[in-house]
Formats: sequence, structure tokens, C-alpha cells
Amino acid sequence: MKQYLELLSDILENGEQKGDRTGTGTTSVFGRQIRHDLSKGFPLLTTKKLHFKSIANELIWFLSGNTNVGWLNENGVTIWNEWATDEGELGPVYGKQWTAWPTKDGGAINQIDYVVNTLRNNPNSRRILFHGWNPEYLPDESLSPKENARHGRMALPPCHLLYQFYVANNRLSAQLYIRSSDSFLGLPYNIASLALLTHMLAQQCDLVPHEIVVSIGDLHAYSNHMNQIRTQLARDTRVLPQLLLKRKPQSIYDYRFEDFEIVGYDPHPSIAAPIAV
Ligand code: DHF
Ligand code: TMP
Repeated sequence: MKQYLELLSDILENGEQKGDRTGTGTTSVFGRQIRHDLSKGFPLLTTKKLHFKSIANELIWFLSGNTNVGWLNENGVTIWNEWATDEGELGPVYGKQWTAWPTKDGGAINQIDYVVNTLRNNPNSRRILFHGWNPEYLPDESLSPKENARHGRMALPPCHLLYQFYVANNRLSAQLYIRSSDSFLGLPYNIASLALLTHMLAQQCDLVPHEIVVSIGDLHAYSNHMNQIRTQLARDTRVLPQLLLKRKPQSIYDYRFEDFEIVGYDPHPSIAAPIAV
């Protein structure tokens, strides 16, 4: 994952100072891309230790359609707690839009079913995608994340929002658009999560996982992550681990954390950093 470190250097060299919603301040560049061939290993950063359990359980939680942090907390994941109401609600975020996008007649569209069915039945399609950006439920920017969630709006608008899939020669590739990317905290999660989803969809649809592409709009380093970023840039990359899928679940919705095994992960130590709320 040399490319990830190159993106961090790119921000330090070419970034412009920008204020931001959280008041923290960022150095930011616009329009960047990272690509990774999944046959070369699972893209879990080796220059700091990542909590794969949080990444996998967050994805399982998205696919279940759940938007309450209760299930995450029961499964050892606290990454969404800062934005949730006292009841644990985040509003109609990722899982809701992915699996039950509300329709005008009171129904719901499962975009994940559409992706799985199209991968199986019409893999040449150029329309195999799902989208999280539902303008009707975006936060009211004059309210806090928690207040939005209390009012049935998203606590945060989706950062990773458009997922497109591509099949050629029986191999599955995926591209994700991230409108706003916290290079130190969020991005490593988003890369690994896309890779995991691609492996799961490939398994379900009898395809071979091929390439992932991550396209980023506002790629930034928060001002209080600069020392952590320099620490990481001074580290050498190591051999990537492999992902093993230990079972083929009945459907894309039936994966459990125990179905995944990360083999050969030998990262540098984790690096703590404050998260901008
Ligand atoms: N807000 C901001 N400002 N940046 C984000 O990356 C972000 N990500 C969100 C929600 N809001 C956000 C969802 N994803 C962590 C990682 C991803 C994430 C939220 C939080 C995080 O804090 N990671 C720590 C360890 C946390 C843990 O495993 O318990 C890390 O060091 O990677
Ligand atoms: P914003 O809505 O003002 O763009 O703030 C969201 C922040 O969270 C921004 O720093 C990007 C970051 N983020 C990620 O990088 N990845 C994620 O998956 C999520 C949810 C947030």
C-alpha cells in the first residue's frame, strides 16, 4: 500500500489550508485515486495496526440495514458512537439507503439485491451500482448530527457513497467514490471495507475478485493528525495479509465476523489520533 503513503505525502506537499465543519482545520487536495489488485493481497494497512473487527462488523451492519449503534457496540465496535443519539440512532444512514431506500409510495428498494442479481444475471451491465446519497434525508446543516438523527435525518451525509461493479473475464472489480476523506482515520477503513465487500460479492456470484479503485473528492489531513501522519510516513510498508473466507454463507446478508480470517498480518503498532466530530 505504497499508494496510500504517496497520498499522504501528496497532501503534505500540495495541500491547501481549508477550514471545515468541525472547526479543526485541514490541509486538503481534490480529486485523487488509489487502485489495488486484490490478487496481490488484502489491503489492510501495514504502516499502522488497523482493527479489522471494526471494519468487518461495520460492513455486516451496513448490509443488515441497521442504523443503530447498539448492535455495533454489542460486537465491540464503537466507531460510530460520537454521532448517535442517546438511543443509539444515526438516522437513515448507509444501511437504510443501501437495503431499504424509501420510495414515494411508502415502499423500499433494496439496492444490494439489485447488485447481486445483476452480477449473476447480467454481468456485462454498465449499471451495476448502488448509491447512498439520498438528498431527501440529508442533514439540516443548522442542526448537530445528533439533532438530525433525532429528527429522522442522517446524522452525517454519506462519505463513501457510490459503489460501482464491473465484470470482465469472470473477474469482479469495484470502484468507490468518497466525497470527503479523512486520510488518517477514515480512508484506511474505507479501502479495506471496499475490498471486503468485493470479496464477499465475488464469492456469492462465483466471480474472482480483481481490482478495487477508490476515487476521492476532498482528501484531507486534519491539523491534529500531522504528527501521526509523519510517524506513519517514516515507516516501511510490509507484505500484505491475505483474507480467507471460511464458509460460503447462504446470501450476502448472512456473513458473520467468524467467517473471515486475516492471515499473515504483521503491521507496525497502531497510532492513536483524535477524531473530528
Ligand atoms: N468523522 C471524521 N472526522 N473522520 C472519520 O474518519 C470518520 N469516520 C466515521 C464517522 N465519522 C468520521 C466512520 N468511520 C474510526 C475509523 C473509522 C470511522 C470512525 C472512527 C476510528 O476512530 N479509528 C481508530 C480506532 C477506532 C477503533 O477501532 O475502535 C483508528 O485508530 O483507526
Ligand atoms: P463532512 O461530512 O463534513 O465531510 O465530515 C465527515 C468527515 O468524516 C470527513 O473528515 C471525512 C470523514 N469520513 C471518512 O473519511 N470516511 C468515512 O467512512 C466516514 C463516515 C467519514
